[in-house]
Amino acid sequence: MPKLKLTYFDFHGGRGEPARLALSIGGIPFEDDRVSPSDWERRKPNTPFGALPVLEVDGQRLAQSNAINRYVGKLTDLYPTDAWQAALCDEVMEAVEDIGTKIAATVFLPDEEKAAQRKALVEGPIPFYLARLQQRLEAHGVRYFAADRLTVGDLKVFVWIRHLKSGVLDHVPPDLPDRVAPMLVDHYERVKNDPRVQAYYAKHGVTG
Ligand SMILES: N[C@@H](CCC(=O)N[C@@H](CS)C(=O)NCC(=O)O)C(=O)O
Repeated sequence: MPKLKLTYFDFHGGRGEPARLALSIGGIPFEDDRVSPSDWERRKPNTPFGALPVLEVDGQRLAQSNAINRYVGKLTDLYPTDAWQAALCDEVMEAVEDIGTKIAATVFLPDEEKAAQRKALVEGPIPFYLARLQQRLEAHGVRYFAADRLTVGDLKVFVWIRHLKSGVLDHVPPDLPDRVAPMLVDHYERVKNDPRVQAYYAKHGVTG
């Protein structure tokens, strides 16, 4: 097994979280390098695209969260081996990137502008992606998004729904997923209650 170091920001979510979860579920040791905001400016120029996550594999660096997810998914058997099922897994990971990027663009806006843009997201793109992800889940297995088993695609959707439901996003009602996409919330509960996922959060002292 290669020597792995996963660098991401120091919180339980975001683009680095699916790979952390996958490596933990797969029982693959890795250095969990968590960057504090105060250290980021110094470290940013030394990343391939000026952003995180970055995975170091035997000293070589890999950027782009979904490339990392696919790679660790293959190491941990959390990525489908069948080409079509793998494509379905990719599809949902890219969809979460699309909506995640729209939401991330509002994070550092001044209050009034943020409220207006978040309101527009809540009235359009967020319910749209929730509903369409639910449709894809329904079409491809109901329990999981691909291959009828847990994959990195499920972990990426889980992390997004967890973020929405946490209530940390100002102006985004935390019950939006429950109202718009109850099957997606069932899927979120399924992943959350997976003993391997529970063990990960218990290890990090995260409850709820
Ligand atoms: N397409 C990239 C986007 C990476 C990205 O924007 N990461 C954010 C954190 S989730 C970041 O590093 N932000 C800090 C910055 O851009 O300075 C990926 O999927 O990894």
